[in-house]
Amino acid sequence: MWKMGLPTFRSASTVAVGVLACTVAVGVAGSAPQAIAGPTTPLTPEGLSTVRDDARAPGGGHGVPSYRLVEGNEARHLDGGQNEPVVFSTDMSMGLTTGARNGMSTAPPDIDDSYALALALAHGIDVRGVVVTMGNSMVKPTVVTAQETVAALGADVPVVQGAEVWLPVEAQQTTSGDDLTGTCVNDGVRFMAHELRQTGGLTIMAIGPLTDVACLAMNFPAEAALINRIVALVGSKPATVFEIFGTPLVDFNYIMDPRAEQIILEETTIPFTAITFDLSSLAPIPIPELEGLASSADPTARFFGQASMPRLDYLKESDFGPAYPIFDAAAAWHLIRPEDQVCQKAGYRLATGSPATAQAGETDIHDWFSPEFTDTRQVVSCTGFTSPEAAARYQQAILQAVGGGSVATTEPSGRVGDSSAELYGER
Ligand SMILES: [Ca+2]
Repeated sequence: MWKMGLPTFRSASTVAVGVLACTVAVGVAGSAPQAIAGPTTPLTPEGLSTVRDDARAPGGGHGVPSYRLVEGNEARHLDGGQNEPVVFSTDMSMGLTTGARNGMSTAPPDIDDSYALALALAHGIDVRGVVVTMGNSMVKPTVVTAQETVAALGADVPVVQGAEVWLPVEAQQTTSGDDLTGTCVNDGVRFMAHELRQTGGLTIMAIGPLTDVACLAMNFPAEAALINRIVALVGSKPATVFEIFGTPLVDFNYIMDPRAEQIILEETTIPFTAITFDLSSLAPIPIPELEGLASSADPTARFFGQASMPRLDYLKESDFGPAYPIFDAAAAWHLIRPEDQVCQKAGYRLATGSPATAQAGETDIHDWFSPEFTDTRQVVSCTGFTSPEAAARYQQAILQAVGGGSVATTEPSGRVGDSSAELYGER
């Protein structure tokens, strides 16, 4: 997900001004979402076939992909996705009352990973495991909250602990020449390797820092060659401003381990789909809708509402705005209704740096994806919804996945306002 920079570097008054201005434009009454595709090319069947052909660089030694896109078959992703085994790599911290940013912040961590898992399970995605990484909070508390989410969803899905810390900024060795690449290996990485051997191919749903996935690629290359694709919540179009309702955010999954993403993009040919901020910041759920879950008669909804409350209270205290995007859910939705998302072939630009030190407005660390970047290997970048109806369908699905009702407004035109073109559309 994308992390609010508010508490660490901007005065509340500065943000409040932005929020106020935005709120005026928004007309909170309508609540709800919208989200429209930017000036991008829809992922047509033709586009997909191109992606397929280009997904692996020549000579990449990545093995034979089991992820095949069949030209002209609109349902290929839907069917393939729902039958395709998936392992979540996630910092699933919903329910913690404090300790965001891997324990460095007093803020409650974000809640979106749990909704993403709920969405996937509700739509029959074959989730083989939840590998927990540091990120939203420290890994061990996050294992607890991930277990609670899995239990609340009644899912028979193993939860395995992964990375406690990011990868070193450079590969390390000892003075005696020992290569320490293997020191990142943990139970979660071994679990992913095991599942890859068992299934012969699966999708990694990477909605936390990419540490464990990169560690897998470096230390289990034969197994990593079986990864059908990585669908990751990272990146943006070039120069996208990470800001919602005037609140600055950062590309959290990237800045918590920039080298991990660099390894995956530059040292592997694993097919990679970036669910960018340009997409995941769309279609926010009205905060009252999320709060309302807590008083639901449905036990799952009640769990999600109550476990979300620390974060929702924090958003309100921060004058965040009337609605909140469930960022990570956009990655899960890519497995369910990719035809609702605007995706295209893209290259990338990475500006790396030290992990966890970057704050919004204080760094030029970024990972940009654009069709204009033709000098790197080509991946897939998703940047918007295909229509207001597609965005509304996504919102409804999130709430329904956790046992909630429909979004109060049936108008898919619920706007994030006249500012939507500026915030969402035209970058
Ligand atoms: Ca996450």
